[in-house]
Amino acid sequence: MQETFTRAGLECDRKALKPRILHIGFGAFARAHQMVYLQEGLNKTGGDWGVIAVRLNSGAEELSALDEANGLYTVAEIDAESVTAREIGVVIGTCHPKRDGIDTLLDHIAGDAMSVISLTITEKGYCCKNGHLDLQNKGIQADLENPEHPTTAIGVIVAGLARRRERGLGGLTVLSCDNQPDNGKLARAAVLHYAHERDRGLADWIDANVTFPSTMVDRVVPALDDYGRGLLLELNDGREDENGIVCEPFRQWVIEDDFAAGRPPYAEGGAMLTDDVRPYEMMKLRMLNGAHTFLAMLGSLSDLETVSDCMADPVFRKAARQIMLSEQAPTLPPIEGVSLEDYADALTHRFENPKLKHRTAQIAWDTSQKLPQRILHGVAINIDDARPWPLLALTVAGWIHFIREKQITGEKLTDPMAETLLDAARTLEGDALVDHILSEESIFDEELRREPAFRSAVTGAYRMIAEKGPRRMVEAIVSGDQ
Ligand code: CS2
Repeated sequence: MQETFTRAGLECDRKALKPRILHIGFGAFARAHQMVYLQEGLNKTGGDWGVIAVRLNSGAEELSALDEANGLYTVAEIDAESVTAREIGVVIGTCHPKRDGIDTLLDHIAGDAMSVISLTITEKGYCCKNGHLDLQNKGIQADLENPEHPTTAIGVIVAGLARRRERGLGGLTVLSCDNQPDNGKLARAAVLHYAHERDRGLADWIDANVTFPSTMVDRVVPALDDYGRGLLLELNDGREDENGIVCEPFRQWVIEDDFAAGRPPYAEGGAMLTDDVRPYEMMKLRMLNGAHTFLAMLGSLSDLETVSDCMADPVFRKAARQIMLSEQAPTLPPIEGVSLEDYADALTHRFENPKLKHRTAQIAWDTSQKLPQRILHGVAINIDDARPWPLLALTVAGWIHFIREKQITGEKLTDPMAETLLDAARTLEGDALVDHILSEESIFDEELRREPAFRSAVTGAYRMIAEKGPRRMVEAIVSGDQ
């Protein structure tokens, strides 16, 4: 089939852009999601919503490359049928505290025009444990000791807001765009708790002046591979585009409409505004991300490299749909006008995208932070409703095998809890290992830890994977033999 090719250029006046949005965590996802919505919105309605792109840890070189490119980069949206190359020009400045100094960053937040701090800092960036700020977190402890030189996103936001307050400026919106349920509430809880530890008056000021809308974000944006790099070179007539990115054509953004200091033209760029993001968030976290984590664990254990490789295997394809429709969909509240069967069909089609190399190993990063919202919330509801959940059990058991495999091979386990998890796998095995990991309080809530049905299902699945092998186990479940 011949691909269709479209090029979407800039159609807004870049000279009108002011520093009104500061985006922390300007990685691949932000470039391909929030910035695209903003560009589309500005192309339609114009306006002055410019972005300061920030990274706190790695990525200073990419930001410098973006400066050199005058803030411009390309997003290539690809599937079997089409390629769309979008030019993005919403960024008007970049900041990295290690390159520019922390004061420059805090001054950006305390700028007159600044109205939104948006975040893609991943689950661990919130420094929370069981929905609350983790005061044992090393970064938080260091920031509280030295609040004018913060290194965590939470410390940076609060220090910047403190500076706004000192300067007599108004509040703004903190817009969380990470894959967590009630991500706005979580951001708010972390920011207020941290501020309270610093200064009660500051916490009250933030509470009265800053809003924290929740959002559901969706777009598959794999790490750039050689194919993607080649495509970007071709699209840019041989010029390197260090911030260019390749992703799927689909995108979705549902935003709680609660902006403190004006709203960027996100809705004009295609986002949906609502008073209640939760049902959309749960649907996406359990059906899309839950299936992803299943494929990441069982797919990796079965040597399937990418999500599309998994979907090309009839056993895994069937399992992905079964986890979505039989084990997750029944746990979800209905959404008017949304059919979960159609949603699963659309996800299946997206997962099959043959042009994207979305690696199962990449999705497996930080699984300890992902399990509750993607897998365990569904498990708890299924237990209450006496509905079977064999593939969810297999996912948790598969994760424990995955950790064990990393311990044995010495390959890196990318996870903020890696040390604790690898230690357990070094000293324990079999049921004892499962038992130990399932007792981890920051992952498994008390009810689940005390639930015998949970322990026995995961222990049983763990044994069966060891006995039959991961793929045969998945096969047994989808063919109804288990
Ligand atoms: C993936 C997500 O890496 C992962 O954990 O499940 O990044 C997923 O691709 C996005 O949430 C899709 O919107």
